[in-house]
Amino acid sequence: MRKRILTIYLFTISCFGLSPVIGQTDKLIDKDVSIFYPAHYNAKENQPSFALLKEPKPMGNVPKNWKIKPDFYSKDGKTIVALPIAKGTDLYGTGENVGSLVRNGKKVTLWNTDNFRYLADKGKRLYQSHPWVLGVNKDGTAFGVIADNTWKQDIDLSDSIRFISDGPAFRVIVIQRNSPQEVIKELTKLIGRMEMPPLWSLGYQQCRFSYVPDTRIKSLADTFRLKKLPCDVIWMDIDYMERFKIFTFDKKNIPDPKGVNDYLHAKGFHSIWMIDPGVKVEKGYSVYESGSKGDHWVQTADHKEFNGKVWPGECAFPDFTRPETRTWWSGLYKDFMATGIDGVWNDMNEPSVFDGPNGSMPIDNWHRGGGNLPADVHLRYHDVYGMLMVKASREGILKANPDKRPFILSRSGYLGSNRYAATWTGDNTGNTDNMKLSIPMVLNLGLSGQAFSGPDLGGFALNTSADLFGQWIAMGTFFPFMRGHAAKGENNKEPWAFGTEIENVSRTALNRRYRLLPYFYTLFNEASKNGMPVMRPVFFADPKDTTLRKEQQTFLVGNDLLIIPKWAVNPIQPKGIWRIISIAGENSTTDKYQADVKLKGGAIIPLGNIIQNTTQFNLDSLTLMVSLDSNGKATGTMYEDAGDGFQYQHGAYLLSTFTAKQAGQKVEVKIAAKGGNLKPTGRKYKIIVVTDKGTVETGWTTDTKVSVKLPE
Ligand code: MIG
Repeated sequence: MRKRILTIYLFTISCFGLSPVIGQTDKLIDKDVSIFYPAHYNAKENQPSFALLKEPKPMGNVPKNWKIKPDFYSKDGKTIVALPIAKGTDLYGTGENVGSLVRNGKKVTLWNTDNFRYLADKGKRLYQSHPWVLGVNKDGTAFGVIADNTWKQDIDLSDSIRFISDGPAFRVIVIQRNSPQEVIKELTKLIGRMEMPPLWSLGYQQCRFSYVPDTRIKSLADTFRLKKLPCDVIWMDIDYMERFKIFTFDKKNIPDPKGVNDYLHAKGFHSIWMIDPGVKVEKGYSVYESGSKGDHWVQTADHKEFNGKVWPGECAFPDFTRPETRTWWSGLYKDFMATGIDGVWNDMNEPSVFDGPNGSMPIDNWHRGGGNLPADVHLRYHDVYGMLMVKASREGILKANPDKRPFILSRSGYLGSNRYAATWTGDNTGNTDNMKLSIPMVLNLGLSGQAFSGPDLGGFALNTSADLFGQWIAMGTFFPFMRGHAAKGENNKEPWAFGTEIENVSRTALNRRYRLLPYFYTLFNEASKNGMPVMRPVFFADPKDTTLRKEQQTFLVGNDLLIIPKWAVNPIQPKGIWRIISIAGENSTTDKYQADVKLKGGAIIPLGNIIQNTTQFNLDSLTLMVSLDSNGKATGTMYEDAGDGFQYQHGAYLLSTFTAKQAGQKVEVKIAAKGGNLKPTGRKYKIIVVTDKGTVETGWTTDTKVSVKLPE
């Protein structure tokens, strides 16, 4: 009888989405994935889910031997979910964090905060919220927990996993799998994956607060080309606007925005321009006027237009919970993008409000919602404000340029915002500590479903020394998102700003990235298909090897490359064969800056040519670097497509496989097409076999079966 009632509850939830459930229930919703409901769960207070792509459907009962079970209770006016953890369990995830890769013992607050230099609350609340914990058991099996609510909450990992929310009772989803990789695949199946980004967004990007006037932007671009420092994107920060009014251009600094974009395009650059959420309250300013006319602003508790100070002065803030407001916001991008803008940077979207409580809006501000989204207080919608903003931005950009892949960088985010935007780790500092910190930060974002991220390379705040910049770019060249940035008033941080030595260090580092683009692109394709991060923790090499669990000075790119920055002291290395390779003529073993890059035994990676930007990208001549395993075998894959547009969704791509097998002193390498309709014509290959005694290299050949003779 009881079971039957539960089934009815769940049926009701899944059909109508909004019925309260009395009494704790649980159901299986996918293979090894269960959902647990607390007593007094009121769907209206938490649904629709922002994290989940779709409302889960019950498909059976939770198996009797299910291990990770939540306890629901409330205390001191807070709603709490606790999950015990077994000894020897290592915890990860929780999104963007300051501190160690392993999260055991840590507490974070999920309350998106404009946290300059990570100083407020010792960095325990940052720009993003990921109510998600990944657990890796002692034996290498793993689990993950999603706290499916958007209310202000803490994650407390001091002795167990606890989500402590200021909101009403909420449900949790638990994934149990054989490996952390399998958990991440399931997580991203539930929350969604990023779409294929445009190839140009994988190149090096140069930013500063701010490059103005237009002549400075142009000479910046010229310098990259003159010095043969590969670069794909120039970024325009807020000073391009007229008195910080979004969707305007300052007449003095940028008299001809289209001219700037045309100039950049002619030199093989793409351009990204900033748009903040705050709209200046000003009579006659078209964005404020049309926003007011459409009644698009977030309201105060007594339902008046809320105003707060940001860069332009007094501002109103779009209420992105309203479908009409998102449509209006999307529409603003049409004329903006028509000036030839390629990508958009949505900043300050926590939202940051200079004169508001804790640097944001009052928690009792009012969001009106609409569609299936209930009206509710800011306390509920704060952490998804930025996510809703970039969702609307993405729709607008896609509408303006329907044949191009949108690129958006968002500072704030919530579990699942990887569906709409890439991210960076906000306003870090130009010191060694922050450089090192960026590794665990980006790794945990990847372990929380956000594969496309990186820090401000070189450090945003404070002056950066030549040596630090050299170390940072040598390491940062292997991060998924690679952008140099600098705050207003700090020293110049372009690759040439520190003298010839560091300029040369930068060139080599950039050449390494550009040669690796076919490999990176393949990894981004993987992330778009199964959610695996591009940059991976070293313990992914062997989740059963508990000695690797804390390693955070070094990292993996994909499964096959191990990156060891020069400053790493006694890093723990995965067992097995890992051979140092030279990618762009460097010898990292004697170099002061270039990170050691080790290729896994058993792997084959594709390398392109040194180019100055991705408009020159081609695979007419492809180098395959082979590192055999102890059985004399190796394999690899490569994904390619047009690099932009959506034809790849209709078969216009090519997936190639590479295999190598040693027989006596010979290594036979085969290249085969595995999927997709593209067919390369006359592609030339060069094989490099990396052995313990050095490398063996073939000449160029169009044969797809190549035999390489190893030295005696
Ligand atoms: O209040 O647009 O994190 O990257 O350069 C600062 C100026 C506003 C914060 C961003 C930073 C950007 C800066 N912005």
